[in-house]
Amino acid sequence: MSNRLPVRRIATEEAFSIPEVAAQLGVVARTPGTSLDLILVNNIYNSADGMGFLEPLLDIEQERLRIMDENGVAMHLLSLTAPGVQMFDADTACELATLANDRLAEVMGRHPTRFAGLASFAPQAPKRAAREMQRVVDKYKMNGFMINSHTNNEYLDNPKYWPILEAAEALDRCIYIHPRAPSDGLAGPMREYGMDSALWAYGVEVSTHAVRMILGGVFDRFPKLKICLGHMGEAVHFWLWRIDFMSLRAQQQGRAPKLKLKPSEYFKRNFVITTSGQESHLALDFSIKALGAGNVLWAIDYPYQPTAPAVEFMDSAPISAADREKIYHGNAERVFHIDAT
Ligand code: 1WB
Ligand code: MN
Repeated sequence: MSNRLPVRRIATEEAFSIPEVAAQLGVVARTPGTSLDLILVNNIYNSADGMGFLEPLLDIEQERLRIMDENGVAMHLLSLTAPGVQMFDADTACELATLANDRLAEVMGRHPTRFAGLASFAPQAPKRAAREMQRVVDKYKMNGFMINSHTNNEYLDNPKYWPILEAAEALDRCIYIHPRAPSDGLAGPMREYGMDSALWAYGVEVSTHAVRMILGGVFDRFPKLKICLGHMGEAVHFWLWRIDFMSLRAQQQGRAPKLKLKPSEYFKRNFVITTSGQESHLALDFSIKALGAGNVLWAIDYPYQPTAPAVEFMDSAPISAADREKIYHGNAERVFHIDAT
């Protein structure tokens, strides 16, 4: 342990919950519905042991801090765990997002060097969401925002969500798009073989979301908007050559709006990615080459992934010392407005 690299480790996709949100998710999961999220949400919030996740989600200042200390992790950038408030009715969602943000701010206030925060909002009510976004940056200096992909099967390219994108751009705060189970239209073939969540479906859901935003022209309208994708960019950058080629064809055929830039140029300008739950040196190497070390951030995905292997993965990555510093903390400090120490 003493021979660990002396580096500031900021983990950027670290989940928490509060009892009120956990209880409401339990209620939602008992209500009939079509969402593929109901399987996992039911397993976590309506089971005796919460799949082993519920306790560490609710515990922010005890065992979590001990695990951070034991592994040399300086800071968690906390976010309300998936699916956030996005399965609730609009009023409940607004109320619980505000409550979760207030609780998060209290924890950040008690441990300013250990916890930063991505605030929640209710996309079900875009104008109220924008007001909450303004409030938490003004009042709490929140470091950015978290959205758990689709809301009622709709994505952020839909103009109804523009107040949210406008607020994020004006506040200079990045929106992290975290997975939830796929929208109804994507969910069909994901129901067997354990594909419904992190194994496969989460990545398909979020990569689809990101590509919709790019091809829909979101970044021509909001050129300074920053989006963060976890799980090694949900593999979007692997596809960029083909997306560039085919999107020209789609634009020429009048099937997509004309874009000012190539899709790959938006991805490099408007997106950053994190390493959450994707501890492959090969994928890391590709990501640095494709996007630059300035666009890759380290994350653990606590408590869904164990901390020690995530640290070992990054400590032992065959990259330069300068790149390791960027990925462990420099990029997080820049993108999420975290004080450099
Ligand atoms: C899992 C991962 C489940 C995440 C989650 O439930 C979330 C999982 C909300 O590995 O089963 C996550 O945040 O990556
Ligand atoms: Mn996660």
